[in-house]
Amino acid sequence: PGSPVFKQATESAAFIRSKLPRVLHTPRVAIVCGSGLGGIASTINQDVSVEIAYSGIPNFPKTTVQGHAGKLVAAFMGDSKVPVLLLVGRAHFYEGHAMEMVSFATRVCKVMGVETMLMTNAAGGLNPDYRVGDIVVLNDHLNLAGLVGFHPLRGPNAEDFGVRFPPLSDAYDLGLRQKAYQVWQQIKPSGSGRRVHEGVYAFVAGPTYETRAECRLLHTLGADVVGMSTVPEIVVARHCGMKILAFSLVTNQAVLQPVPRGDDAALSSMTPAELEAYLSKGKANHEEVLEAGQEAAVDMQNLVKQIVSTL
Ligand code: 6GU
Repeated sequence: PGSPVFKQATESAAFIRSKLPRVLHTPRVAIVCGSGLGGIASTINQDVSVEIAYSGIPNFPKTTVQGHAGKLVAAFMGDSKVPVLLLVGRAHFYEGHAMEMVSFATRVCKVMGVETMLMTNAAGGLNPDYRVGDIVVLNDHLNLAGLVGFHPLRGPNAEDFGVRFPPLSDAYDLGLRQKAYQVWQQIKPSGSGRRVHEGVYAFVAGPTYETRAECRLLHTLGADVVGMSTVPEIVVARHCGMKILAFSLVTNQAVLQPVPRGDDAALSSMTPAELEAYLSKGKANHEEVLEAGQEAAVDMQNLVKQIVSTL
């Protein structure tokens, strides 16, 4: 018995378990490492750890983007006795995967016994208060792709995972968010300008970064950050009853100012080089996103490590 996706997830989980020592068979927490945030893998206890490439796991989607190595690491977190699964790299919708495949690894985690998912991602800041390098604890989302029909739970309901019409009004666990703040107060490096906010994540399909008009649209709709991941996994994790804590690292500021106008006299007197420099301000690019990830990675790593150690 069981839905097709339950059978597939069970097969993947059995393969993963076959590579792990008994003590790591039932991870309590799964941590999804976003773009440039794979350094979280260095916070695990290296004594007992096993790495498995996604490419070798049956039914796993093939991931392609730079900065996403695509491996699973099973270990104990830091010095704690908490067995964890790290998912370093994830499948994105913009790569061409079906929504159900984007969130497949989440279901494998559920089958293995994971109770709490800790998600990280790189995101663009829409809230004008946010600066590059700030950390945002997500407390809600706009599933824009889902609202128009690209939804990971579309199709026959996998009853073995959850109900047909799951609620999402409390998707982001309050207790875990409170814990995130408490831990940050304890570990935040003195003199660092890094701030921790709480905000709403807008999920867009990508792969283009947003136009200025789209940034204003999303901000008007109530979003604080925007990105191309995480929400499908969160929806599927809530469907099957796992707890969620999700962090965005602000890697660039979305541009809310309107595009320069063709009839602006001040611009018409600029040289082509001056114009190019003027227009490149605030233009999002993948390199910038990965760089900001590296600088803030250490704080984020410590935050994740300390939170997980107390679970
Ligand atoms: Cl500005 N937009 C989107 N959609 N994803 C991002 C981003 C922006 N910055 C990092 N990831």
